[in-house]
Amino acid sequence: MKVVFERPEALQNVPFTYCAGCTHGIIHRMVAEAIDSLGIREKTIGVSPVGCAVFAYDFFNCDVVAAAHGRAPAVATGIKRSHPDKYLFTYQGDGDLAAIGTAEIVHAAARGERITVIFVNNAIYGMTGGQMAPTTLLGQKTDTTPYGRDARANGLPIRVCELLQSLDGVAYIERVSTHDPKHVLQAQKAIKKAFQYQVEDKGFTLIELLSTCPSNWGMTPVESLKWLEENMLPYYKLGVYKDIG
Ligand SMILES: Cc1ncc(C[n+]2csc(CCOP(=O)(O)OP(=O)(O)O)c2C)c(N)n1
Ligand code: SF4
Repeated sequence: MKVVFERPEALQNVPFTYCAGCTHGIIHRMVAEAIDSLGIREKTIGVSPVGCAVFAYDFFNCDVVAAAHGRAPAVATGIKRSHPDKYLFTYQGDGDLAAIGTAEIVHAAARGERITVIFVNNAIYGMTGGQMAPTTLLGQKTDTTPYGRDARANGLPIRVCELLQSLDGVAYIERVSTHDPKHVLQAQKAIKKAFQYQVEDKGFTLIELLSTCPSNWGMTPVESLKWLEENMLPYYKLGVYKDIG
């Protein structure tokens, strides 16, 4: 029988521990497929965050190092510089990357570190129970903004791709989404391209993936996909923010 769908070699044969309908699982699969398709699994090292993806080392079938909250780009920098023949990726949520880790990501990008950042933006702190993140939308209700995020009281959401695109060390930045199969296919291509640029030693690469958190958004998985499409896409415009080609 012809096999049309199977587990990527770069994923362990274990069930994910993510909530039902959470798109972290889809993103793991896309990263693993990119690694497999480039044949770099034996030379790839991941850096896991603090957040729901903290157990990424249980899911990826490659070496994975755990970093303190927000510090994945610094850890990846150290490993890449001491092992320049390896391919480094960080896997970070929006709390990890855009709150406590803001300085880390800005300076890693400015230095043009040869790493690939997988940035999962679900507009909330997932693991800790649904507090406001820097990416939480105006009006969005969270545990710490029960009446909706207010610009005056809580500030405005940060657009990470737009923030980093001006830095000269950046080779490639794209924002993609996970809310339907068409966008998942586009996301898959972007992730592969980011790793490809690292193989070609072009510079810093980052893919932002708009993602869901049904548990903390208080929605079903299907409602979450729709909410992402209707509320996140207008503010977080998809597209390539920088590509040195
Ligand atoms: C230094 C430090 N500060 C705070 C925390 C608590 N903490 C754990 S995960 C997290 C936020 C997770 O949100 P995000 O990065 O968006 O990832 P998600 O869980 O949504 O995937 C926070 C604040 C911590 N573990 N370490
Ligand atoms: S809390 Fe949210 S981000 Fe975390 S696994 Fe559950 S749905 Fe996913």
